[in-house]
Amino acid sequence: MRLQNGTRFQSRYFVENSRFFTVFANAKRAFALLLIAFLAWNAQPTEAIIGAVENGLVAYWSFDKDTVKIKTEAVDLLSGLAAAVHGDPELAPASDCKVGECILFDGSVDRFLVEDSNPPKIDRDWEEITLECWVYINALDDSWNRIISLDDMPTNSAVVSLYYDDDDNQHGFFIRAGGQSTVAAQDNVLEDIPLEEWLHLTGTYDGNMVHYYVNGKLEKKYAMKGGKIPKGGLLLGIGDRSDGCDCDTIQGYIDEFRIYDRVLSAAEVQNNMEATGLDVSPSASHLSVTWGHIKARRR
Ligand SMILES: [Ca+2]
Ligand SMILES: [Ca+2]
Ligand SMILES: [Ca+2]
Repeated sequence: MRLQNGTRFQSRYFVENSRFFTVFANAKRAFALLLIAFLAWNAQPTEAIIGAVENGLVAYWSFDKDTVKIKTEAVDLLSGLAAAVHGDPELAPASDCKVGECILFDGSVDRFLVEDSNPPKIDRDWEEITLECWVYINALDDSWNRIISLDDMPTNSAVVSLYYDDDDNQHGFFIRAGGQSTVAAQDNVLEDIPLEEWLHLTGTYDGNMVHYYVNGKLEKKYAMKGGKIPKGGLLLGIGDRSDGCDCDTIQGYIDEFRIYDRVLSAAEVQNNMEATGLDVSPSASHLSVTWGHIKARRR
């Protein structure tokens, strides 16, 4: 009896024990899965992924290396609209740029001219418009310089330009439309554009009002009741006037140029200052990033 009891006790002890270990093993497995999930979650890039506003976005040149053939063209991320290379600009390494790679202009001839599409994205009526980019100016040259210029040169009756003017010590968002123009001496920021630092510039125009932001801060707001920018000979220049006079070329870097067919709000300008690319579906991107990290850890 004692022996039987002892055996029964032992076997019951064993059964309880193995049950305990099964529960323990399951808990361990569950914990390990939780740990993997936690690590995968945590391993995502912390600054990921603020996308640029897409509502109204017409074109977006990141100037990242996979979008640039530096002897011939840079294409926009949305639809592959080509900006043709003139002169000998350089594709600058990411270490010199704001987001990925960017373009260095030497002030002599260097510019891009956007080739329009069919139907046109550039030579069209613009009821509203926003130009936005990062720029880093290396040196001034005693004249007008156009960082970005949508214009109908040489007619010169329609102009939308982020620009600076060393001669008159100012920078701003210049508009000419409906026979009216920005009054530079009162509407611009009346000091030279800062040198050797990255500046986030945004100009908006809705046919009545102009807003000019520097590093997300509204620097100028003024009335310009010229109405829409009408289609007819409109071309888009990056780094000079569209007709490439070689008189308004810049010496410096341009990165992350976006053009919208509506006015961005102050909050949207702030968002875009933080953006490092295009927005993508949050759930899809989250899932792929997560699985990417899990797969990487299993290798
Ligand atoms: Ca870039
Ligand atoms: Ca050059
Ligand atoms: Ca000056």
